[in-house]
Amino acid sequence: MAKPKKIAGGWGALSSSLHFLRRESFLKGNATLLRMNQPRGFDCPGCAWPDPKDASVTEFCENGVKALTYETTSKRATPELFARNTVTEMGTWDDFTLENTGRLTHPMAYNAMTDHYEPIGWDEAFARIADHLRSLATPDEAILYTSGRTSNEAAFLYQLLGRLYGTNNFPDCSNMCHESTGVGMRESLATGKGTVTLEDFEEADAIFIFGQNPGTNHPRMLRELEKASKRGARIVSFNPLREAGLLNFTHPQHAMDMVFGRSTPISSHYYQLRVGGDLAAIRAVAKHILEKAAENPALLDGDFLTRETHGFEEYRRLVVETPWDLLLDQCGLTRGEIAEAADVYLGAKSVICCWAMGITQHRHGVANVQEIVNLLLLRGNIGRPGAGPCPVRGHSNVQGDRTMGITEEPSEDFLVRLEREFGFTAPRRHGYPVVHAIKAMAEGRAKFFFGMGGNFASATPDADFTWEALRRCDMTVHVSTHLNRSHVVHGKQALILPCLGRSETDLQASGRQSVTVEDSMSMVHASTGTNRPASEHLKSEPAIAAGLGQALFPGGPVDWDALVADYDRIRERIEAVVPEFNDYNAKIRRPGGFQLRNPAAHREWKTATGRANFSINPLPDLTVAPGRLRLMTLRSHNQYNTTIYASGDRYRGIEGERRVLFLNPVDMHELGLDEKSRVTIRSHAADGRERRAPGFRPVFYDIPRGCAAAYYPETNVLVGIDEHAVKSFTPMSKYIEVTLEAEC
Ligand SMILES: Nc1nc2c(c(=O)[nH]1)N[C@H]1C(S)=C(S)[C@@H](COP(=O)(O)OP(=O)(O)OC[C@H]3O[C@@H](n4cnc5c(=O)[nH]c(N)nc54)[C@H](O)[C@@H]3O)O[C@H]1N2
Ligand SMILES: Nc1nc2c(c(=O)[nH]1)N[C@H]1C(S)=C(S)[C@@H](COP(=O)(O)OP(=O)(O)OC[C@H]3O[C@@H](n4cnc5c(=O)[nH]c(N)nc54)[C@H](O)[C@@H]3O)O[C@H]1N2
Ligand SMILES: [Mo]
Repeated sequence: MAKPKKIAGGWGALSSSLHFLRRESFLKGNATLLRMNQPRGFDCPGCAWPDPKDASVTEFCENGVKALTYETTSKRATPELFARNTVTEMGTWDDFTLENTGRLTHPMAYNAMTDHYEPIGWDEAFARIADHLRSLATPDEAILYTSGRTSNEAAFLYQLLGRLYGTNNFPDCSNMCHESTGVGMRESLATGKGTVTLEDFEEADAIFIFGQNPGTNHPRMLRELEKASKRGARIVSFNPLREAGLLNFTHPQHAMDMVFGRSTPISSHYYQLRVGGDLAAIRAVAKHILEKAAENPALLDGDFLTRETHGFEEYRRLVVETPWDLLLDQCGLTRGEIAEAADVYLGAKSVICCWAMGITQHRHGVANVQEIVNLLLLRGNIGRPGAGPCPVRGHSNVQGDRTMGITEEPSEDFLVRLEREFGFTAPRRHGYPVVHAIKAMAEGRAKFFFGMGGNFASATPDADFTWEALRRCDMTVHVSTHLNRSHVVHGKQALILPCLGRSETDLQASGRQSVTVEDSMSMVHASTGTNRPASEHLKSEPAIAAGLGQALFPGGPVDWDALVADYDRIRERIEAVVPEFNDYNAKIRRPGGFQLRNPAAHREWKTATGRANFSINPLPDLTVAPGRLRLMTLRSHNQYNTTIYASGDRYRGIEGERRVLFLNPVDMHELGLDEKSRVTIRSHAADGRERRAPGFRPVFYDIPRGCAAAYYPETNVLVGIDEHAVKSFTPMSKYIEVTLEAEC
């Protein structure tokens, strides 16, 4: 039986950090860590959690250390590596082995005659891509993907390039991540972004956390939770698993706590609901509140409801009419647990609700998000200190990329400003988000794929289907730091364009450049790399976008070389196109940068009703056929999305393996399985297609009955391409209907 940890951080985090620093030969007098998340340093490539204003010299976490050592490794994937191995051979390597070859050093082009990637000059690479783009029947045959590490400057040039070319096909990692948040919140509040800041965490009386594992994925958030817990705020977690980071925390940088083995309890209340049960659980909490308020109306914020919101009566009726039995059955919690959680909500003057992938990656992901907003609205918990919605983003600049126009559905306002600034006509047709992009490639409607970062082949759903789709492309191009699956699952022509990492010096004609990023709380700040680049042949992401722009539109309306010579000039153009970026260059030179204003945080509702909208969503159908389980796919403590740092998952008590399947002991017993069994997981998507993932070892785990968990990306073969959230198209990575077959 796995022995999960009950405390996050502590010596485990410190010794694991040291292990990775040593493994990547990082400890030779390297001061890089000291410059991470510092006013004049570079932004941590780990996650999008903001930096505290009082950042001590050593504001970093285990997650950040791993992300950084991965980037600053001394290993190199050189042309010799590619000469020694055919692409077919490399295709048999696992994700860890591929990325563990180290940093890419040269631009490489696939040679189909030899089945090898071979070095190519930058100019020739750009010319080949430009020629290919010119040969497409329509610009919409091109797919331009972005992963959320890309800086504002690179993202802005990249979307400009695509729109000049004539397409809005800008799928991004956000489509698989917080898209349900964006869609849901925009309908409710006319903003896709959270409204709280770190200061609000210092004032909240209660913090509700839905479907998030901060101990692994946002360790710096534990610092805020620790402070909140110490001053007596209530922390209420809804999660099918008892995650270490939500239980207790020892700050690895607090010497006395480390020496005396002291830890701070995090959650005061913990509800292990069923996978997919959040909408029902939140509605049940609302039902309890509304029942109490029927006797004591002062429990609701009547003034706020009347003046600032729309649709409250209809929502009240919906909640009152939904039977208790149905709600409790769907979430798997008791009436007593719901009453307890509701009383915490009622007892708090100000409440923050946080959430991540356990909320968004469901068929009803958008409805989940909107129900969280409904709950907050009941007592006016938005637009005042210590209260509000706090979607916790993943990639460190995923929010900024959207602000820069990386979206398949740009607003008319954005396009008009872009056209005015650059003097061209931008396309109006909406482009493909990730799921649609895959289908377009599979059906031959798209023939060219360009990945600005990320690992499309491994991160996307329905791996077999997606790989076939990528292989049908005439050309695939990837801007990358490390070798990954997307390079070995490639189109007829394929290119790898190696780029600088965030910690590295970016030298252009006018000198050293800084880029800018936007965190989960809308703070925009500069990031300046100082390390020597991993190879002299690397280009920055802005320079790659500009290089391609120059090759594709010589003599066109944009002087790409001038822009890239000095990123201040790119920021001047951003300032002209994106509202809120006035004085951009001056503001990012101030330590800490600046915050983008979110009207909803000031109770300015830019919705069609002019109010904050209650949303009316039906409960989902969560019935699964007898014998089937609801599988959620998670991150282990040793991975960053598709990048596997090592096997094992310290907080969940797993050592040296990844193909494990967490199951409830009673379910395991009924299925006739034990921890020595091996099973094939079979999924049952509505399209009836056969999907299997073999070789998993069942593990006894404290997880609700009927639920199961396993790691991503190994399980992406199981997610059907049409199994996605309503309205947001976010793949249902947290709700896969599966059965298990014992292997002999
Ligand atoms: N070290 C590290 N840091 C990362 C990443 C990484 O891979 N590694 N990835 C980054 C990215 S891009 C993102 S988006 C974030 C992801 O951050 P998280 O969303 O925390 O990541 P997941 O591992 O997907 O974990 C989801 C959590 O939701 C719970 N959960 C699953 N299904 C349900 C459900 O139906 N209801 C509820 N209430 N809970 C559920 C799971 O038990 C788990 O605790 O982290 C970012 N930071
Ligand atoms: N089943 C399942 N699938 C999921 C999820 C899940 O929970 N379950 N989560 C989804 C989520 S939330 C997300 S965000 C996506 C992630 O999808 P992606 O963002 O596409 O994937 P990553 O694994 O983050 O990308 C890793 C690659 O990025 C490249 N890279 C690293 N740093 C840089 C850099 O600075 N510049 C450039 N150009 N390249 C760099 C490296 O080559 C590395 O191989 O996956 C999604 N897929
Ligand atoms: Mo993400």
